[in-house]
Amino acid sequence: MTICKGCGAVLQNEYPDQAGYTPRLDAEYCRRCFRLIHYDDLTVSMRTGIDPDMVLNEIAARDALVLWVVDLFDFEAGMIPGLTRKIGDKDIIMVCSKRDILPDTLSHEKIARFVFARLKELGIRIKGLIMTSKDNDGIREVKDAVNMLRNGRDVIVIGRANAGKSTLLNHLAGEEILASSRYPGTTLALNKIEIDGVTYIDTPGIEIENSLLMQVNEADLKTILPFTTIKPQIFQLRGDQSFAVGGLFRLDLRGCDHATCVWYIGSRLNLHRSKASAADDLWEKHYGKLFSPVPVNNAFRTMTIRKDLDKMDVVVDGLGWASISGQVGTITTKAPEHVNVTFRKAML
Ligand SMILES: Nc1nc2c(ncn2[C@@H]2O[C@H](COP(=O)(O)OP(=O)(O)OP(=O)(O)O)[C@@H](O)[C@H]2O)c(=O)[nH]1
Ligand SMILES: [Mg+2]
Repeated sequence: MTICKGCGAVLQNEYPDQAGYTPRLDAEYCRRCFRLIHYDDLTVSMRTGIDPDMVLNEIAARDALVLWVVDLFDFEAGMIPGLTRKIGDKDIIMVCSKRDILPDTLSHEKIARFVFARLKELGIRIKGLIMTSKDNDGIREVKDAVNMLRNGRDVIVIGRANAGKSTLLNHLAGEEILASSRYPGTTLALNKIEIDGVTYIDTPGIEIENSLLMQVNEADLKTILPFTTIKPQIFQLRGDQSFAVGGLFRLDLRGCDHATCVWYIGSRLNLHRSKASAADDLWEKHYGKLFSPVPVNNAFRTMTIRKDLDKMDVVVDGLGWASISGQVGTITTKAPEHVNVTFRKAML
């Protein structure tokens, strides 16, 4: 039995549309990983990560140091339900990836304060926090922390699909060995890799079924995911206003006075502002045309809350967030069905 070096799937030469397919069984990579690595081309869609309970049980059964990778841009989606109950007694180092996506005007200290406050609220204890970015920042610190806390154990890398686990391991290895891609569900099985004499275990991402990333066509991920530092888009609100992010999300703000709304979303997305009173008609008229991309099943859910914090974020898993300050009466969201929308004290 040979394993694909990129995703951990068992290599097979019988079923081209299934995991691990390669025409030649003596290959190092399955065809999907080979094409992802060399051509950024997805031949087989593997959208669903594995079931959280299964991964967490697998981790709970091993005596390993845990590196928990959380995408800083998609922080709320990175919080794994049941983590404390299942593996709360493990030594966990949290690696906050994609630091480069957040503006650099934002200090490390401020981000760390936000992360520790959220972890306290969620009752999660960690041994250390390290921020990494696509330019290898933080990699030395991860190695040092692993050496300090490992005590001879293996190191298991966990996190939500698309968090950046395989990318982190490639950075630690200093070469592109594992397959990484913007498509959630790249790694398909536990996959061991030796780096500096330490055994690391890459894992498939824990599923993100309530993320927008799972509710759109794979071709639209290019538009939705930010690849470089996000530029906050700032709006002063004069009267009641509505925002449409393509045909993916709508935010209506009513009872506004001296209020500000700042968007933190990928720069390829179209953000349209209008008067709240005109928003329904505009949505009807432009949905799927000017207002695109749209979710695959075209089903939405709306929610209205009163703004009760001084400065609050409306977070949409997989999309980004809007930060609202000043006087606003009510906030109405319209998001694809099953996509998590959360309200939190402002991150920045
Ligand atoms: N800008 C930026 N992009 C990153 C960083 N880390 C990972 N990415 C990108 O995030 C996407 C997902 O990375 P992967 O390493 O495949 O994520 P994963 O956690 O292994 O995903 P699964 O195997 O699907 O669970 C890829 O497009 C990476 O290039 C980072 O620090 N900065
Ligand atoms: Mg992976």
